[in-house]
Amino acid sequence: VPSLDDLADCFSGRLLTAAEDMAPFLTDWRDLWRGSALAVVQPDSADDVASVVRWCAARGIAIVPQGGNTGMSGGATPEPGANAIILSLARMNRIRTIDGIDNVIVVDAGCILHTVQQAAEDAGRFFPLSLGAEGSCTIGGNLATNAGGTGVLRYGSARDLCLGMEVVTAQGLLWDGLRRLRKDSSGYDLRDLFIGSEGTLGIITGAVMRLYPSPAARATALVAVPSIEAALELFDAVRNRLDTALTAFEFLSENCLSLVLDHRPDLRRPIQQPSPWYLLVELSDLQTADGIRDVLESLLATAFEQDLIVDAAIAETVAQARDFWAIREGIAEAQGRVGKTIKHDIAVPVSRVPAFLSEADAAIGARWPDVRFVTFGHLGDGNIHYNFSPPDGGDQQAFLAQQQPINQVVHDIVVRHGGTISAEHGLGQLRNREIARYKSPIEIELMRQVKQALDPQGLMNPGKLLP
Ligand code: FAD
Ligand code: 2HG
Ligand code: ZN
Repeated sequence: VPSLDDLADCFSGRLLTAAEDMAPFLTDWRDLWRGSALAVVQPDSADDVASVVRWCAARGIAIVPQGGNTGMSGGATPEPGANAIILSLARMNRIRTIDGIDNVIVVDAGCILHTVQQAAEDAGRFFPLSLGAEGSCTIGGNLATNAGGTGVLRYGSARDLCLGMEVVTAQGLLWDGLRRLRKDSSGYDLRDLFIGSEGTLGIITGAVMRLYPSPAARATALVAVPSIEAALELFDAVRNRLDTALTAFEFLSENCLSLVLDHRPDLRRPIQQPSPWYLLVELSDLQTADGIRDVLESLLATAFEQDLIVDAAIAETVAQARDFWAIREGIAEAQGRVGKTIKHDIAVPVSRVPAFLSEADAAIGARWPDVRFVTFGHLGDGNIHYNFSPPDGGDQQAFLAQQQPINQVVHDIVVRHGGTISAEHGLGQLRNREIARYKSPIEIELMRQVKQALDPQGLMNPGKLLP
């Protein structure tokens, strides 16, 4: 075991080694993985990160970067028995600059997403990345997983929002790639390589993120639809008419709605008559505070006449819109409360969503008639969280033992429809082995060569992402 003394001298008060101090860093939000580490180091600056990485590289110690530890795929949890340290970015939480003309915000990687949204708002701008974990997840984690969330339809994922990046390489060198350019054809895009790399290529220490104008008004509705086919017909009509004014098109099943309401007595059922599916539709207007609600109302009236929807509740107040969003964003937590979960974070082309759902529902229902379907997601992006919970009172371990065969049945269908087995959560240690089944040997080999080139010692977050 290497001596941590010289590291402890440099990081006095910022190096945790006691079991009780390290415990929260050694497991994950889903409570699915447990790992071990020699220490947790909490640097304050990119230079600090570089010295930790050099210290580890010289001793052959692996590094597991961690932001808010809200990831869904176990990427931030070290492997059991690992000869590794956890490098927590949490103290690196400065907003560095905001520039109106360049329309960017430059931040430390450990900045909490909500802090970045707030800083943009204080400057009269809008930072559109938005997800349920925004109160704890960090920009570094968002970029490392190429996070999506509920604004992707209009504004794109973390990758689309990032213009530049600062990275500490696996050799402990600081690369300043904090460019603010909209255009750059000067060679391989290293920034793009680090986005979605889940800590396996280097440590993201800072980023330049795009800003947008703040919408003057939003109109939000919870809509009951008879079928997914009808939902997609509505999606096509609304997007074709309103284009970028359509800022969210989320969906959830009746199972999801009742699950959330069971756990959130503060929330009310917005539509009394139960329906198989609900949509959360949001329109935004940049110009005026008036009008957008009328547009939504007339669109929904037409959809009702065409039998595309059966009922709708349009939010009358900002508080009511917030409650609709709380239902949608509350599913992950509510599902966690009823036991272990088997999750999928799949995406298929939007047009294939109905076919995927009917094939997968039939295949799972036939083999596992007792599992509870918890299906929801970012319908406008074709990204479905095709999740399962154990039957009421069912054995948790027996349920979890079915994870691998269930994943395979679902993912085989996904890939047959031209989809991906991870749209926004990353592979981590949950899907890194499985990916070998779905990517071609050439793609896996190219990924391995990238890893070998950037991290020849294999010390950056080992056991994650690659098979
Ligand atoms: P962590 O969990 O700490 O780390 C995630 C991965 O990134 C790990 O592999 C880690 O090693 C790596 N990493 C972290 N920081 C760095 C860094 N600075 N440099 C290099 N690598 C790093 N995701 C979505 O995309 N859309 C959603 O709608 C969404 N909703 C969620 C809702 C809830 C309630 C929860 C708990 C999670 C949700 N997520 C969602 C999962 C999502 O991946 C994370 O919330 C977020 O993007 C991860 O950020 P983090 O700082 O917590 O990263
Ligand atoms: C969401 O969209 C998150 O709410 C979490 O990505 C998904 O719990 C999940 O599987
Ligand atoms: Zn999601």
